[in-house]
Amino acid sequence: MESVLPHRAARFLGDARRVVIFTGAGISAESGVPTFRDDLTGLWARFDVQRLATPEAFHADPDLVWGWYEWRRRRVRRAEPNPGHLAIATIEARVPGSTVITQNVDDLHERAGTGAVIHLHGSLFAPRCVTVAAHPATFQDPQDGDAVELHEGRRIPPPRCASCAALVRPGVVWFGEALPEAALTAAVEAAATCDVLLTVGTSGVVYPAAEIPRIAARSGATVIQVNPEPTPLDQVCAINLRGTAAQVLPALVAAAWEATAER
Ligand code: BJW
Repeated sequence: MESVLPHRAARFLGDARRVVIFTGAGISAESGVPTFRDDLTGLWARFDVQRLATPEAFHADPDLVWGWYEWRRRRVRRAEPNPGHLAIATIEARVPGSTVITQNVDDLHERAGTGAVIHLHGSLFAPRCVTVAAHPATFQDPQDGDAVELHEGRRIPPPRCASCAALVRPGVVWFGEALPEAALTAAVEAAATCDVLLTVGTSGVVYPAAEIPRIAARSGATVIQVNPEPTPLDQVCAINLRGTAAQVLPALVAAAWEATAER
């Protein structure tokens, strides 16, 4: 197993024609966006998932749930992409056959310059009608200058759908809900046909998303993981780079194209 120096990983990356980059909350941690399952800082260490991030929670207390997601939207709006996001945008630009797949509901890949991002778990910025998903949702993105300071427990009534007056809900995928079909199909296809899959900052425990690196490994791709901690994906990865995304990815990208230029 490789721990710090990414030379072998760099050679695989530099030689690859089709690269998939699969990300989780850890890629945004160094931008100040909390992960879910990290012991002290993760969202689930501080908040009750059952009260905030399930369809039942929204049904029981829509103002609490909407207020929590407004708070999270505001935090993401204030965050900036970190060197890890920028390195991924560089890979996307250098390898025409690359695909970025994220479980994240933030927009930091897009703001780092990645063109097309497959969002498996939806987006904080695409709320929708709770009754008819196709109804256009009226939604005001919270801006930094808003007079009212949001805090994590603030109740805010969700807006109403302009077409049918039902509540508007966060456009994210909660436990027990199906992932967006087109996104999942595109992600599976990309994983099954890539040469290299880079899995970054995910605990690899939430399905079906956690199948993506496993599909790539079964299909013969070299799977490389970037994570400071061990995960259940260690066993499917040919190379485990123990470090943070913002430390490891820029070094990996620099080494990948140095390595190919030398040959
Ligand atoms: C760093 C770092 C740094 C830190 N640099 N790294 C098969 C088996 C068992 C269960 C299931 C199964 N199939 C389905 C299920 C049920 C369930 C599930 O998976 N449960 C398991 C948890 C037990 N799955 C579902 O319910 C899914 N739906 C479904 O299956 O539907 C079926 C269906 C079909 C047809 C009709 C109807 C239904 C839906 C899953 C939705 C997940 N939603 C969430 C919330 C999104 C909204 C929101 O943000 O509020 O998605 S949960 C949360 O987990 C979020 C994430 O995208 C997801 C994954 O988390 P992630 O990204 O891996 O974060 P962490 O915190 O877990 O890990 C962070 C990692 O980063 C750590 O490893 C750190 O070490 C690392 N790190 N700093 C690099 N600087």
